[in-house]
Amino acid sequence: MANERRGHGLLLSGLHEMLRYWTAGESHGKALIALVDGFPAGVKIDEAPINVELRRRQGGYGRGGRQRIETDCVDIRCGVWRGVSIGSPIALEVVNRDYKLERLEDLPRPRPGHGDLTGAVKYLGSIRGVLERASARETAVRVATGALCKQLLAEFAVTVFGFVVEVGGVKIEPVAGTLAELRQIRDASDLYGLNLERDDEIKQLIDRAGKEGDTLGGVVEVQVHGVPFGLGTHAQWDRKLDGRLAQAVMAVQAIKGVEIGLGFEAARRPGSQVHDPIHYDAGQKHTPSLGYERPTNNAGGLEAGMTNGQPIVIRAAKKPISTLRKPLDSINLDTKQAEAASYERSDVCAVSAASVIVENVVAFEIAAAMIDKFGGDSLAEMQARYKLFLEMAAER
Ligand code: EPS
Repeated sequence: MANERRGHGLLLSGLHEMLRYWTAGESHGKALIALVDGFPAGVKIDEAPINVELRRRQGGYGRGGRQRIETDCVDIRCGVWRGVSIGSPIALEVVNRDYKLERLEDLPRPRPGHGDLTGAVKYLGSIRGVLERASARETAVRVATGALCKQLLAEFAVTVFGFVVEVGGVKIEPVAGTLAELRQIRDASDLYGLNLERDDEIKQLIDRAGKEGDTLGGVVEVQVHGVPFGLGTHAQWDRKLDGRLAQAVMAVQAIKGVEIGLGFEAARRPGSQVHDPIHYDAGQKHTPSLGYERPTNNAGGLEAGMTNGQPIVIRAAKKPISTLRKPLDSINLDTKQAEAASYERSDVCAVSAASVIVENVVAFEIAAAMIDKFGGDSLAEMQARYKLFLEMAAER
């Protein structure tokens, strides 16, 4: 009986959680590490595009002094042989140039909004011990993991594209264009937005906040193009892809809201102005959408927890950074006396970085969903099953 139960548990995790990852590392420790388990064999792996993503994460207008110290660069420590994945766990390492953890003092006065108070109380320990791990520095290896997964997604022509849509309450309305054109605009923007004419105003806003000792948040959007029909499932709550995406995105530091497609706006409209009509174009029968065309995409590519062949659209709200040069009220944790919160060097705005982070955590979830649907031992088997599924589903 005990064995049967164990077997059942193994089967469940084996079937539904083939691709997994964990991270380790402190902000000012020696290194950050990600362990990616269940990555299929046979995928060509290149460090260069991972480093491009790491460099993008470090940029964006409003970053602080730390990014002038770091030059994030991934070291693939295992799981790859002669540039190709072998089905073994893959360990990714990003070294911290600003390694100084052993020399750092504790912080006496918790910063409202950071993990300082909650973590120190929960773990009956120091604020330093919590802030080092709660820091968004950890997202470097989440980005490296997502960028690794993009190399699998590229084999299926799936692309993940993130950009900034709002900073400090000011919207950056995207201009129209093809994905390639929009990517060029985003990469030319200091804010990673899709409207270069808006950059100057927002940069001034960030400068003003910085001068006042304040910080700014914003909203980012991530789109996934080329996603095949039928990833995720309606059948069980914890396997619904919209739920998995929301969890992954909400678990990025400083994210306080996630919406898919119309999101909260859907609650304000009648059904006739929310749901996407279904049309059919036999000429598109053999594409990932199977020919089911939708004149609108208010669902953001997900219905009943499954992909519907339209692009996935997900947005995340990032709160302003909690380390303020003009600090808020706090208390001294040792004396319980009222004092201003501690201040350490920080960024004024990291919304651009958040667009890169959210893009890459989404890439991981899509890769995991692809492996759940099409198998995860090898790329060749996945590709054969992907092709077979599209053929069978086109005849449904
Ligand atoms: C962070 C504090 C700052 C940020 C950091 C997140 O680090 P430091 O204390 O070294 O100046 O720069 O983000 C990064 C280091 C990064 O690479 O994104 C925090 O406390 O959350």
